[in-house]
Amino acid sequence: MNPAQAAAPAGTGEPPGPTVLVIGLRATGAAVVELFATDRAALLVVDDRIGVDDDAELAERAAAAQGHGAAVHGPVEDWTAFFGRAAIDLVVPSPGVRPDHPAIVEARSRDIPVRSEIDIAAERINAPLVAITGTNGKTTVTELVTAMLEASGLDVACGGNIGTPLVSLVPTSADVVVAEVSSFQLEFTTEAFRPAVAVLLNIDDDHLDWHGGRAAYAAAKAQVTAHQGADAVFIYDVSDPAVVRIAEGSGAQRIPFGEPLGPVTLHDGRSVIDPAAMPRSLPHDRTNALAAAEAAIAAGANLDAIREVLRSYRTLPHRVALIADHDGIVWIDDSKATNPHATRRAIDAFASVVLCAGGLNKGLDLGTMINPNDDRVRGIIAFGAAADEIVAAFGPRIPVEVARDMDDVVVRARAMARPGDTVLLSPGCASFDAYRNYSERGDDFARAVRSALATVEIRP
Ligand code: UMA
Repeated sequence: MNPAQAAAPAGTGEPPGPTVLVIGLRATGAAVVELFATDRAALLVVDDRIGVDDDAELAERAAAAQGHGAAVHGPVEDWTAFFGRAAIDLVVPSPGVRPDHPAIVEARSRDIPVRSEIDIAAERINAPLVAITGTNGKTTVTELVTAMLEASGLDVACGGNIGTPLVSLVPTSADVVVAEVSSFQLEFTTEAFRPAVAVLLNIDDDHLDWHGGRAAYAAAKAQVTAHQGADAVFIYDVSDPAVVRIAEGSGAQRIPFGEPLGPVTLHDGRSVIDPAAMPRSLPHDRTNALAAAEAAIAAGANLDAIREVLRSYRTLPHRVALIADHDGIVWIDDSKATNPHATRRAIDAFASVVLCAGGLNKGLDLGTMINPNDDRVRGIIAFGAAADEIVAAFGPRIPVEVARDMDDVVVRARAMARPGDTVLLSPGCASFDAYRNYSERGDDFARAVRSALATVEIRP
């Protein structure tokens, strides 16, 4: 039997829905299967890890997809034959699936539409959509915008890269949908993706291995505004040249934010933030706050609610989060910094830093973690798969030691740090060489710090 017919309705007399190939079966793939199952689509699902790993979660998701009538496959050897057997109408790749995946290449050679989950969701979301992207800060801004709109009395649904796949919000009764969108998700969007409000925070090198280069990464980010019309709003950082270039091509009403306009004022001159009133106001906190305020206003929030949210703003776990302040040395967990740009921004916030960096390099230039003329980094503790690259990038200009694990990172950082220093875990790399995700890495750092400091304190 043609597997594409697996979900065709039996005996309904109605024509079958489209045949949809879903690639990847984690959060995104499972949500896409659920959505299309209600459309009576014939569903094919491929996950390249099925049958390769002994993965209970994947097995569970495969069983659930089969319960929705999907034909579920492990790795496919011959994609030409696979497409030849099934008359596939649409391919929906999960964000982890790269544009050079053979299924994508095959679909494109056959002119079969390849659309990301957010593109499918945008078409069906029956409420104004606020889409937020950028190399860094997008999760924070998404959370802030959501809080500002809620504080203004609106019913808000929030999803996307932040966690809940956007298609899971379809249909929604919310007044407004706020979505964090990643470059992976934007890569495969079409004219269906036309957010009422789009925000582009910044562009710096990240995920270049996935996209195949800097230009392709920027082009993916540009998709956030590419199909917006004059009735939509595009909010962008006027101090970032790569962002400004994209703004110049936007058909939406453009609203700039950023330092040249003043660190605490909206584009129309109104002030939203009293910097002193923000509990811990780092330069990028202010930029994120301004971007969020502009987006929230464009989506219907009121200024009092926005100010209230900013007053009670707290840094989130693993984002320049304070772990300990001991003997004049401050320990900070910024495990969320998985690219060099994020690390550079974190360093900017401190006067004298012992940097703990490393992990799995995503094909980026780790030398950009520290500005060439920045003498605030007194030393580096390098760890993980990228340790040697970090040594090569900074030694001997900056003293670099290589640690074998997180406890060793902390022991070495402690020996290197002097009163007045900040020990900053801001890895500039992904965590997957040693952890499941950046949260686990940050938690491990906090554990190691607490255990090292406790050991010292109990000594007579
Ligand atoms: N897979 C294949 N073939 C491939 C690649 C992946 O079969 O070539 C399969 C894997 O075997 C795996 C599945 O696809 O089983 C994984 O899919 P996925 O990595 O897209 O993961 P999801 O669970 O669907 O999560 C995705 C986002 N993941 C990524 O972008 C890597 C989540 O963002 C997001 O929260 C979720 O969709 C809902 O929208 C995470 C992330 O790391 C937090 N995002 C990046 C970031 O923030 O830097 C962009």
